[in-house]
Amino acid sequence: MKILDETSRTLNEYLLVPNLTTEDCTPGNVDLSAPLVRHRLGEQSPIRIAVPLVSAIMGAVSSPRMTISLAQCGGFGFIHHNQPITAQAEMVSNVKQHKAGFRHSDINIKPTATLGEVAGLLQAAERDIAAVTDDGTPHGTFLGLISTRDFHPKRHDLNDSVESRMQPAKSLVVADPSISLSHANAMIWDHRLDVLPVVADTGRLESIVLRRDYELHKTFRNETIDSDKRFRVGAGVNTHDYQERIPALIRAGADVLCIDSSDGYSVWQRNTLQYVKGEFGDQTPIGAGNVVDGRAFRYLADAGADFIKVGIGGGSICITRDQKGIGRGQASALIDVVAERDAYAKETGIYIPICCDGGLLSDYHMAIAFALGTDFIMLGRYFARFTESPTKLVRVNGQLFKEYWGEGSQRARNWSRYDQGGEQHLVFEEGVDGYVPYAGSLYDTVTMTIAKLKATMISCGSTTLRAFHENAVLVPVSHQSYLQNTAEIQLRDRPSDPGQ
Ligand code: RVP
Repeated sequence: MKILDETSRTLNEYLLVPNLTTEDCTPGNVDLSAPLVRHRLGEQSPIRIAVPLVSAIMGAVSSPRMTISLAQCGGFGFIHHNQPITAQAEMVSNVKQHKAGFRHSDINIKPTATLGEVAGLLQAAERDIAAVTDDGTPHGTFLGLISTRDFHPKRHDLNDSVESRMQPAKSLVVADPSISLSHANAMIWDHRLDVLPVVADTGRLESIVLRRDYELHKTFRNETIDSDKRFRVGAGVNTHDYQERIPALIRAGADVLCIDSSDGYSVWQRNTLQYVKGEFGDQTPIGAGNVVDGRAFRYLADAGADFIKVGIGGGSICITRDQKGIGRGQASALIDVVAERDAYAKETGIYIPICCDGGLLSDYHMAIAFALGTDFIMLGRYFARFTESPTKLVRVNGQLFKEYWGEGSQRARNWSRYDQGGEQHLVFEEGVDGYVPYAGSLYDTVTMTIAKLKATMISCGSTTLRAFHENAVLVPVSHQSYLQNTAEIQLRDRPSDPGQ
């Protein structure tokens, strides 16, 4: 038995002491970009992200829509693996069919469908326009568009056909597939369009260009895209069916894989990493985890992990500590793993990025995690609250909530994440099933989070995440000062604050 000579500390237990702010510390100069995968010291990581936020590998969080929206903002998403291989590969390939600016049309309907059916489709997807194609598929013959402005349930018979109210193709401005993005955007503005369908000579719908995407590009600028301008996408994998799942995900176009487990310090993760390195070399990077100490970091680093996730038991829906008594405060875990990452880089010349995963309940927790040295951050609850997450929006006592559940809950029953060997089912729950307050569109809140992170870094006199980590001065907070913070938050009485 060994007892560590420290107290397990959470991110809540630290505050940053400001450093000198100099003239160059302005929001425009702050660079939040981060390496996603391993690289040689002094070289660039082959994949960097402009916004160091990634979505959790969870059914309640990472849908294709979430992943695309996040890539548009400069972040990154991982499609979850708690589903059949073909379904996960299809989601990955759905994301890869979207080029920045040119979207694969994902809300489509046949002309013979009823207005009631299209209304249901649009409502479920929280969208306001659908493409009409002969067979209702994304690349069928383009017949028109139908939007929520084209009919009203009180005015039109919902049994009427889509054809009766759609805007027919011949009345619409459409573009040829050879069009450049800048030309397509010019057409959108010249003709005051919300949507520009891109249609081949054969009449088949190729893609659509949205005015909203143009506006987002102007706001975020650095989308996470590959060399063909397709959005990048990650995929979670497990240590069971990896020999079938991984090749299928790579064929579907996954850019990065990540072994998803609540406790990653295992020989099963090493075997999976070695399989990927043996079969695919460095072609498809793969992350591993989760870990909470330097020993586990080094084990997975030596086995070939391209990034390593940190965090056990801190997730907002997680009861692993309660059930199994394993875990570590997220701040303590980060401090230990960051020290090992830096020692490993010094010894080997290889830098392996760290991802801080779980339990980041407010924007300032993110700032503390970056100050402690994480390279990027994985979030579940944060993203689950947005329109773009795949779960239901529900109204309870007049307030809107989104459903959010853990992968170890009865609802998800993701046994492969919590496997202990033996039978393939969840023996006991490690997660809960609940609701999070609805927070509107991802774009607005991510913009606010970025602004807050930049403001913190400016107060701490840093314009890059590396400098922020190197220069940060942190102080542990006493229980009394923590209570003072929370009392002030309560006084502000803003239950809809996205950070609450
Ligand atoms: P949070 O952002 O605090 O909601 O935490 C999300 C993280 O919690 C995930 O990335 C994962 O590591 C962990 N998780 C997911 N499901 C469960 C569970 O059921 N215990 N935990």
